[in-house]
Amino acid sequence: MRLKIEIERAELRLIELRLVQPFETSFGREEERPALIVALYSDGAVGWGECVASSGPWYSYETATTAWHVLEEFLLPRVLHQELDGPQALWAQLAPVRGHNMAKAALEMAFWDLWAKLKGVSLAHLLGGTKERVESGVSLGIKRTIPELLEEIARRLEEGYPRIKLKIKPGWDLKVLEQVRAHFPDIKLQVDANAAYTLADLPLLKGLDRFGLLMVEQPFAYDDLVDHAALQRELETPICLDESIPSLNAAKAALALGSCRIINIKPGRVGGLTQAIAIHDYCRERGLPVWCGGMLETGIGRAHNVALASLPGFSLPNDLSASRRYWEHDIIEPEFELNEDGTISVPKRPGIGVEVLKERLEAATLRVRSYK
Ligand code: OSB
Ligand code: MG
Repeated sequence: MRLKIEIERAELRLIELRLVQPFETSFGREEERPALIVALYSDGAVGWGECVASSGPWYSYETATTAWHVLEEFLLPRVLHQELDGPQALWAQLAPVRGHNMAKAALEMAFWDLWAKLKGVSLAHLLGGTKERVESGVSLGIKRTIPELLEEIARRLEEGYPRIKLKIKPGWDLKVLEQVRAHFPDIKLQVDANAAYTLADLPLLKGLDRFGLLMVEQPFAYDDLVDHAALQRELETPICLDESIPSLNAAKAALALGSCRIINIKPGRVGGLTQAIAIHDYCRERGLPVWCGGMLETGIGRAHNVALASLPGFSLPNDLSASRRYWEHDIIEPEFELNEDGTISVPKRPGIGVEVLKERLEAATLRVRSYK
């Protein structure tokens, strides 16, 4: 018999956690991370989701506040007390709302967790995962000085991270890479510009080719595909798109135009796991490698990302680091740790496979509301 779920109650909870170290990108510096946590209750089980929207509209137009508004006014009313026979049915309910992928994803991912728990299987298994461990990588923010960055790279390699990603922006690019390659000639290295350049920077960007990078992530605007295609024609280094791929349709357009050779999939950016899998499948059929990006998630979002990254098309190192790289104390147990072989283990227990620590959640809460 097919399982049907009725969401009996939902809870929205805005929390704030302090990062163990500030994280600086081309669009700013973050010391605290808000996270809007969604809990869905049904039949004695609870499913957890995390909204990755930041406090301001920099990476995306969404913020934690717009996500709360859209969830409360438009998304939750479409799914509470509905008989839903799976995540695809939930997605169909959410689809009429345009955009607001981060708000949708938080709800959709909570539903996947709930669904997996009621079925008694791990989320990774339910998604079609094939790996027990996923390849880790670490994303390093912009520092005040190059020696400070070199010191952190050395420390992360020492900890066992097999791949380093560096944030770049105009003024923090080629001269930084010269130094990094002088000290670490053979490491797996890639860069992420978070849309800080334009086609006028073509001569500079061509200079990236001499550093043997795995990829350059999102050099141009969040809504551009055409200029990325022009750049990819001029570069040997593969372009990876992040911000420019909010949907399967965007992925189709990027492949058709030749805007990238790699896609970074973040479930929060694309509206959840159903869309993430659709993009994964589309890319896999066409031989385009994908990997799982991160948004400085708590253990809840990370558990979802780790489950997703266990799918076979995730063939490059992921922005999935250990809990302690982000937080002094994560809000889940057991925390995510880096294995000796540079991987993160995929939880095996039902659903996201980690336990949410209620006291930690309470301690970090700014605002909470229940919906029946
Ligand atoms: O562009 O990949 C990005 C963090 C916040 C917003 C955007 C990005 C990032 C990261 C961090 O690079 C990756 C991680 O969570 O480890
Ligand atoms: Mg990125």
